[in-house]
Amino acid sequence: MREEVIVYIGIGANLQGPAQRVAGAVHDLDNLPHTRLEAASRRYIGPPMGPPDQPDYVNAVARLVTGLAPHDLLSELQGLERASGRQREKGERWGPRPLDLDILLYGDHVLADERLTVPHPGLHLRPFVYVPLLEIAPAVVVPGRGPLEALVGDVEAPGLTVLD
Ligand code: A4P
Ligand code: MG
Repeated sequence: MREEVIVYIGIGANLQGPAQRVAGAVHDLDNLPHTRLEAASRRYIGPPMGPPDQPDYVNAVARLVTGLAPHDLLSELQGLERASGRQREKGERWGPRPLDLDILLYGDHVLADERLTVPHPGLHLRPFVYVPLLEIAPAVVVPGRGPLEALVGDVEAPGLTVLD
């Protein structure tokens, strides 16, 4: 088997019982092949980034240890998104979804191809990503960029509220 790597997954949902869906996704991530859950943040609720005419989002971040290669992990995440009933609207960006799973960090790997960009480019710009990530990994380093805490400065999270 491959070497095991620590990965961070961003979880988001804003349709069809999003708080329960995020909790369910954490459970499903623990059950992926060659993968185990190490930690999960609390769930946060906040206004949508992007088109405002959609419900608030529930977000969380999970830390996993996995033996899956990056693209195999992405395929597994997309399988979970499909199982949640997510329909991708052609041409729509940042639209509503019952479940969105992003690979934020894959060990200290840096990769960019047509399917996968790691570290996730929006990582340090989106409070709904970096607040839950810093909660479970306060000293995490973004490869090529440095400590996340320094990248985001004083963490102010307008509109983000802890759910549980
Ligand atoms: N892809 C490339 N890199 C990655 C990666 N590191 N992890 C590719 C996951 N996928 C990656 O994804 C489009 C493609 O990105 C995938 O096919 C994969 O090969 P998508 O999930 O369909 O995303 P999208 O909606 O088309 O656009 P985008 O910019 O990826 O949307 P996001 O970033 O997923 O944002 N507001 C709040 N408060 N909370 C949210 O969670 N989320 C979104 C969606 C908008 N507003 C939000 C939130
Ligand atoms: Mg996504």
